[in-house]
Amino acid sequence: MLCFNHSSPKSISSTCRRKTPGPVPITEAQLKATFKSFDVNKDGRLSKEELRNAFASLGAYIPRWRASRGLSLADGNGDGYVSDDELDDLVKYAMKYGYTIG
Ligand SMILES: [Ca+2]
Ligand SMILES: [Ca+2]
Repeated sequence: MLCFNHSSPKSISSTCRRKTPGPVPITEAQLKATFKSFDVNKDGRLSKEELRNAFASLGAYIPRWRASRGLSLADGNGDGYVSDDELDDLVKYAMKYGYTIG
């Protein structure tokens, strides 16, 4: 299968994307679900500790630091927790670092 069109290199068909073994980039939805799964006390919001565990499971280099940054970025109302409606900002923050699963 010809997967690289030399006349217009940018139009690579999505059907040409092969399933590569190994880690795959995590999607926004998966990331959101992952964060939610770390709400261990099920109060509908993520504490710094829960965030730290989430980032640790995502393979963050310094989970504690990531959690602090993520929290201060996403915590719009400043209560020290990332609630459900603040989660989108956290996901956007985390997406920038290209976490993978697998
Ligand atoms: Ca919680
Ligand atoms: Ca908050």
